[in-house]
Amino acid sequence: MALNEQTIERLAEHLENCQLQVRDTPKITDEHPGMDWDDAYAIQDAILARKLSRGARVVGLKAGLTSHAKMRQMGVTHPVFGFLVDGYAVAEGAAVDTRALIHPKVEPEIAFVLKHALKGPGCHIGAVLAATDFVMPGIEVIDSRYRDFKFDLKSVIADNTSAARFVVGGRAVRPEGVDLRTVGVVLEKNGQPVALGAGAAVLGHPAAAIAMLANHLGRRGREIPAGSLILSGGVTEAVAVAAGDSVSLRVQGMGCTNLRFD
Ligand code: OOG
Ligand code: MG
Repeated sequence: MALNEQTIERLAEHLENCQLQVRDTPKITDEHPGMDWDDAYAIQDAILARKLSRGARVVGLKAGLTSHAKMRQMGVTHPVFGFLVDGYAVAEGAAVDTRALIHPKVEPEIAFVLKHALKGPGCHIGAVLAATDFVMPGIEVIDSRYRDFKFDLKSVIADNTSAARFVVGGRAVRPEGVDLRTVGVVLEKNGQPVALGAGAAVLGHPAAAIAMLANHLGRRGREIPAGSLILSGGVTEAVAVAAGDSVSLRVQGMGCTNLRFD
């Protein structure tokens, strides 16, 4: 750790206030170029602690920057991990209030729900599939607290990987009932296809993102608990949205899920 406890708390408060007050900020590494990976996740943990102290509940986890399209779009080279709290969950077809968001974008994702806990190190795709109860389509709404979505990996980790809202829905499918590498993904905005892809865009197989998360947590003495919902990361580039837009995600063999913005 390069930052002291006080600085970590102050940066967590700053980033969370940006989220709560709907304003952006330059990336925090501008001011703290020496911060390390542990500092970045410690700031994220401190943001979670602030939310938990106000009664929030963790309802899921997420992997991000797991596809080349996303890494290229954001200019980074490695996946990142974050949390989802109850206030981020949107009901299928419901409207997201854009006044609570800075500059939202949507991403097509595959969501996993586990029946067994997963613990790294050494977690692999096979272990993930064996522990998966079902998979389903998920749309993530990201909303970086950084000006113009300009960040580096440590800054985006501290900002809980831009997490803001998500919806899951469509048809829940057992993992043996679908080839997650070849499954086709179509994201539509206002009825027009705006991003297309296949599951393999995510680290060759979306389950690899879940394995990476388990290994990441394992290094910190944690695990992915049984029953967890996990977003495995955007299959394509993220697409900007605004009030009035409706977005739907169709995943081959898994139906459709959607949300609106107003
Ligand atoms: C970081 C979050 C990326 C994904 O699925 O790749 C993410 C960002 O691009 O702002 O959630
Ligand atoms: Mg995402």
